[in-house]
Amino acid sequence: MQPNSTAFRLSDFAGAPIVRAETAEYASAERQQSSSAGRGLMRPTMTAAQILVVIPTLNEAKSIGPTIERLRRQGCVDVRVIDNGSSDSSADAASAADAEVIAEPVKGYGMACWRGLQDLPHHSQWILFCDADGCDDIEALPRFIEAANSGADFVLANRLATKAGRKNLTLPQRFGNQLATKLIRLIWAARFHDLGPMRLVHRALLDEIAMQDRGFGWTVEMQIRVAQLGAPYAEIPVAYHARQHGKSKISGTIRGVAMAGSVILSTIAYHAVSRHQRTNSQKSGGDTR
Ligand SMILES: Nc1nc2c(ncn2[C@@H]2O[C@H](COP(=O)(O)OP(=O)(O)O)[C@@H](O)[C@H]2O)c(=O)[nH]1
Ligand SMILES: [Mg+2]
Repeated sequence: MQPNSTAFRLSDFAGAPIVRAETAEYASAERQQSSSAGRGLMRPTMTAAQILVVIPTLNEAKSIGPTIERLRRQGCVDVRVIDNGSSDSSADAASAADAEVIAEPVKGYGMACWRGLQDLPHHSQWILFCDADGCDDIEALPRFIEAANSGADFVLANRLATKAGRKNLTLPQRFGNQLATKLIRLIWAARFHDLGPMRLVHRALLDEIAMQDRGFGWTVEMQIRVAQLGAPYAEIPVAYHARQHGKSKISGTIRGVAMAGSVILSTIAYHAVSRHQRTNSQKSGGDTR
């Protein structure tokens, strides 16, 4: 399948270039809000204090507290922990760290993330997703914010861009992420390099993305939708830490890898087929909605 769009550089900032696909179905957050046209609109400067952090959590009693403390040190105020039916004291540990704790009994990584997006406070215009296991490079947050303030509505961690990141990814994670991102590049012409959990997204973009996945397809679906919409995005080279406590439920187990791998590939296939059908329908003059 040939891409009908090519990613192009929107602007540079001190970190990585901000790019978007030429399809540009998506008007940037300011353009949506102000309904004025054109690039270069003034974007209000955002700080960590304005971000709502969403942390899907399953049995991370020892890691969740330190993760929240690290977020606080970066200036994050609103932290939402979605306790996905933990059998340990994750919820208590998160409460003790002064986070908002929401219980989501239905299991699933995407289910927990989706629950975290319900009933958003009016003032939360930016959402940061990160894991509860302490592996994400929370200290890279200022660079995410810089990219967002420079025009990116989607800022993604790229663990494959640093030695410290690659070192702690398992072989299936490295292989799977490279395969998935190559497929996204081939089909939607967007150059992502990782499917990592740490990502900063504008609320207006999340509304347009309209996430459907409730499981392991959550991260890849979000990136496919960003590519389809032509939303401005940036990738930030980050480290990735080794898990210090608790057990990996996905990349560290054969079952988790097999399930995540098949869900990621089927999510790509589903969106690619839908796109193909839409293109055919447009060619034959049908209803494309
Ligand atoms: N696998 C899994 N992880 C969940 C779920 N709900 C929340 N999580 C959290 O999702 C994050 C990623 O899981 P993790 O075991 O670290 O996967 P890994 O990074 O591939 O080893 C962690 O913060 C988990 O606590 C769920 O239903 N399944
Ligand atoms: Mg993990």
